[in-house]
Amino acid sequence: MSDVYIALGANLGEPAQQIKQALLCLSQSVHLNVVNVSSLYHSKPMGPQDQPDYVNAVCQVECHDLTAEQLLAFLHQVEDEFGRQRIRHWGERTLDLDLLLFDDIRSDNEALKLPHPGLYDRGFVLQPLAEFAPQLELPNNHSVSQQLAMLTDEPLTVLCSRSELMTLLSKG
Ligand code: PH2
Ligand code: MG
Ligand code: MG
Repeated sequence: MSDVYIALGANLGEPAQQIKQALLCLSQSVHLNVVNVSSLYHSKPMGPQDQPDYVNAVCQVECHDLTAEQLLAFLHQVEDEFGRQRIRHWGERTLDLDLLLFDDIRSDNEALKLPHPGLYDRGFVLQPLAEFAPQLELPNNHSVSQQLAMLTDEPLTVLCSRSELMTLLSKG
């Protein structure tokens, strides 16, 4: 069993709905068990500013019988099912699923980068993660809460609570 953290983001269509549906989709995979989920957060776009605001969240999953590469392929498949178009770098999307951490694996090839290169400096990743894993030690030896404290970003506002999402998943 592997301990995995995934970031979810969306800013086209109905972002909050897509993130909820994607969480359900992950929880329904025989290979995955969603053990923790953050609240849904509202965040200003990083990158091009002429795009809608994002909804972001992070979840922790237990992953069985999949390599990191296989899990990444599955995440891309789910993104495609949600009609994801890749229009421009850091641009708008219906669903983005980013593999943040997969056990202690480090990888730096084109197809798979672990830890995710944006893990350390994105408030919309660290704030949701800090909600349920503040003490988690990151590969740079800082805890999530220490890493979050280094950012100067404004705190994000919650759109949908963690408990509401956990209930949704338990019924899923
Ligand atoms: N994702 C991007 C580009 N910019 N901005 C926010 N706030 N949240 C995101 O998830 C995000 C972004 C491309 O993956
Ligand atoms: Mg992303
Ligand atoms: Mg991505």
